Amino acid sequence: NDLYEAPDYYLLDELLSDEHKLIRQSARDWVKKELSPIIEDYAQRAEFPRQLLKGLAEIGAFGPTIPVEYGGAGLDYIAYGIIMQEIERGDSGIRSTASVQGSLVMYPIYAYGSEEQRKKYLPKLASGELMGCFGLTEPDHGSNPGGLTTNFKDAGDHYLLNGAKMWISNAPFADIAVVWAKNEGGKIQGLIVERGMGGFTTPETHNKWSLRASATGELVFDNVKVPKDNLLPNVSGLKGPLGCLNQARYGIAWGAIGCAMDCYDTALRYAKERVQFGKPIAGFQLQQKKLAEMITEITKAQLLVWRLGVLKSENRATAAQISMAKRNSVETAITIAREARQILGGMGITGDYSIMRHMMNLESVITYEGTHDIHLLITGMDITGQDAFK
Ligand code: TGC
Ligand code: FAD
Repeated sequence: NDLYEAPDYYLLDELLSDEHKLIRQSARDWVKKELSPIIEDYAQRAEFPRQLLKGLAEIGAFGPTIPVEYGGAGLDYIAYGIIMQEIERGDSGIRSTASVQGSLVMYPIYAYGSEEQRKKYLPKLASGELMGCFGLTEPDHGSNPGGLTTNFKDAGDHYLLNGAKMWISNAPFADIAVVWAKNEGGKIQGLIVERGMGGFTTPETHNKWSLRASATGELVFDNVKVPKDNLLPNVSGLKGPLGCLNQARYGIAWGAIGCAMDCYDTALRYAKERVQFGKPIAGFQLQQKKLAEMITEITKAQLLVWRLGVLKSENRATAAQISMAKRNSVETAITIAREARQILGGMGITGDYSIMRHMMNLESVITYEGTHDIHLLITGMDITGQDAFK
């Protein structure tokens, strides 16, 4: 959508600093120039556009909040959110690549790694020279990662890692994987596994109707010898991986609104131009209802993530607040994508417009990083004190 105009019904731009606006402009320009012109083709062919990695690094998408001394952009959480929103306006699959690299690979190395690990990996991950993936989900443990069975044991000067991960974004091309596995005492810990280690393979997952421009795969560990230096020393237990998810879910809360904004903008433009029964369809009440509800929900979601960003920058955002925002933004986006597609009539199902691609992508976004149901239960537990998971 070359003509894209970001909806800002409540003048939220006034809440942003000049730096935020500059960051947004550079991300928006990059999406318009590099991402949007090619993405439909790559999605149709189910191929990841690797040539975008360099540009993603340049707009600060890899580790926006990681300090500059480690190669990150050293930005606040509003800036991080803005970058994710601009990228996801282009495509959720490309935002996924950025989320995984920044929040799920760089963040755990930064937050739980040794100084040597930070220096060794973070600058190269920030520049895109190294790409990473995050292995938590297993074939039998998705919503319930605490039950994971991938394990490692002490074998003298190294660990021996066994098990398998499934549904791993970036796995087919990642140079390193942050893998969550149980030690001999049954405690979850993180290991950095490098491509090329014997017994480590990353078969690609095919046949996806969603997130087609993102590469998804498995991680298979068959007696992989992992050097002891590759264990993340400063965390153990499920709170390790869940702490990373807080970072990524926050980015998705902003990102999904990017999809919603793009769908709304496309549908509004189309409705004003498309004439039926002698007038633009934007003049019919039923279409106005759809469009008016879209901009209302977008505005509410924008305000919610902005406030969350302020709290997060002040280190005051709770995990439950992040869950609420992730769930709300994705639901808003998926509903808007479905309605927007209808406004375009038959044209809505084609790749000439971005809406159907967003709609299909959002079916993954509503499931990964905690399903819609899981986030509702997190809110439920937070407000009642009762755990309804088990
Ligand atoms: P529970 O007993 O509640 O908690 C275990 C420990 O973890 C702590 N904790 C958290 N810490 C930090 N952040 C959070 N959000 C946390 N939530 C819980 C908790 O305090 C406790 O700590 P401690 O010290 O007492 O041990 O754990 P549970 O087993 O009952 O599970 C809770 C539940 C269901 C909410 C959790 O497991 C969950 O969130 N499940 C969803 C799994 C999920 O989101 N998977 C995502 C995989 S990664 C992915 O999808 C990437 S997609 C690619 C892309 O982003 O593009
Ligand atoms: P399940 O956990 O089997 O859930 C099935 C259904 O049961 C869902 O509707 C769920 O809400 C519901 N359910 C489960 N438990 C409960 C309960 N207690 N109460 C009520 N309902 C419940 N994972 C990674 O580790 N790294 C990645 O990079 C990654 N990338 C992904 C990319 C894609 C494209 C996809 C689709 C997934 C990715 N995932 C990744 C995995 C993702 O996080 C999981 O798919 C997700 O957590 C759900 O797990 P599941 O698919 O096993 O579903």
